[in-house]
Amino acid sequence: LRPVALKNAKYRETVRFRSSTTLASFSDADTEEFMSHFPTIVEDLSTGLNLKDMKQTVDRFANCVRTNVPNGKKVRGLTTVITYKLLEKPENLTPDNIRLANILGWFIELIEAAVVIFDDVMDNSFTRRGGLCWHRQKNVGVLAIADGLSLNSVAYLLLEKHFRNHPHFVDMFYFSKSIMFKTTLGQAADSTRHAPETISLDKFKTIAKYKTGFYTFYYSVGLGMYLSRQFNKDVLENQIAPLLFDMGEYFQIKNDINDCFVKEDIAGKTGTDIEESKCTWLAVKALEKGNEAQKALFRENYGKADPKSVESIRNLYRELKLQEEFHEYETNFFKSLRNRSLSIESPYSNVTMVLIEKLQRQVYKTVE
Ligand code: DMA
Ligand code: MG
Ligand code: MG
Ligand code: MG
Repeated sequence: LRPVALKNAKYRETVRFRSSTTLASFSDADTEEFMSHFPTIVEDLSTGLNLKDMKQTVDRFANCVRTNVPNGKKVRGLTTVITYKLLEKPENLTPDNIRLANILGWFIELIEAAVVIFDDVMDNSFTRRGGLCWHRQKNVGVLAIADGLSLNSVAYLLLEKHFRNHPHFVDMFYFSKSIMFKTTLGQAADSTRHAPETISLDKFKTIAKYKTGFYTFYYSVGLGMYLSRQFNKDVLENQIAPLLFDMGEYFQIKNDINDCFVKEDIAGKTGTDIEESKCTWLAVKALEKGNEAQKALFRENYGKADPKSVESIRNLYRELKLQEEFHEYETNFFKSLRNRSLSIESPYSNVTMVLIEKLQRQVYKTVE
């Protein structure tokens, strides 16, 4: 972890991006309802904790929550709320139950905020959501470790406060712990430098499944199922999970494309995958499609920080038309996903159908 002062100070003055919420796939109404519950969450997790002898530190933590929790795409929290609403009996969709669904959504988003803070440290990233990464902000630095751990802990305090009497409280707790352990394993596997000869589609898929697949759709849908008391292990594991994991993989492939090709003012973050020698979908495809000379160029330049090397890799991806290949994959992916969704039993098929719709609506049209 770098110290508080930025190595690349110039970056601090120039970074003023648009918010990444422009990439959101959920409607304004979904997001507005979700956001309306956020202030009470902050209250619960700061002054509500009643730690008067730690006032300054708690106030600082409340600021950390306000900065890191509500400004992302909120895909996971919103997925939990939507899953719940689609599975719950209409007569039970009371304002109070909807409030609880939103709180459960924020539970995931608190954990997500911690994952992202640690991810930016591990990926040596500079920017996120239109500003500096948390660990690079003034007076943060190594405190990012304490902040990430605190976000994770208070998430479980929130769960306990609102759901301790829910029949699935213990299930939700362990489901969460088990998924997040897998996510951490995925992050560990992702964060070693991947030498070109070790990059493969199999490796990409395994890492994507662990770091993204488990906690992106599978986790959020599972929690929504528990909340609605319509949890069905067989349906989740045998019918829905294969689709949810494929959606997670698609989500990561798109994330890899964005890292390389979407401009900072739209993506809200600067890519580091090439510099950090990541096992990305683009790297896999370049090594799969490239001729000997192109593969030699890849081996020579991949994983280097100098802008020339990075640009030569980006140019190689362009030459190999990998963005075009992605668009082809994307079109087929959504077609087959819709078909597969048709064979899921009701009412669970409503969940996958709606999520597919939302996922496809993500506005990433700015891929250059
Ligand atoms: C995404 O990895 C997975 C997690 C668990 C954050 P990433 O580092 O590619 O994400 P990002 O591009 O948002 O930094
Ligand atoms: Mg990252
Ligand atoms: Mg990462
Ligand atoms: Mg990425």
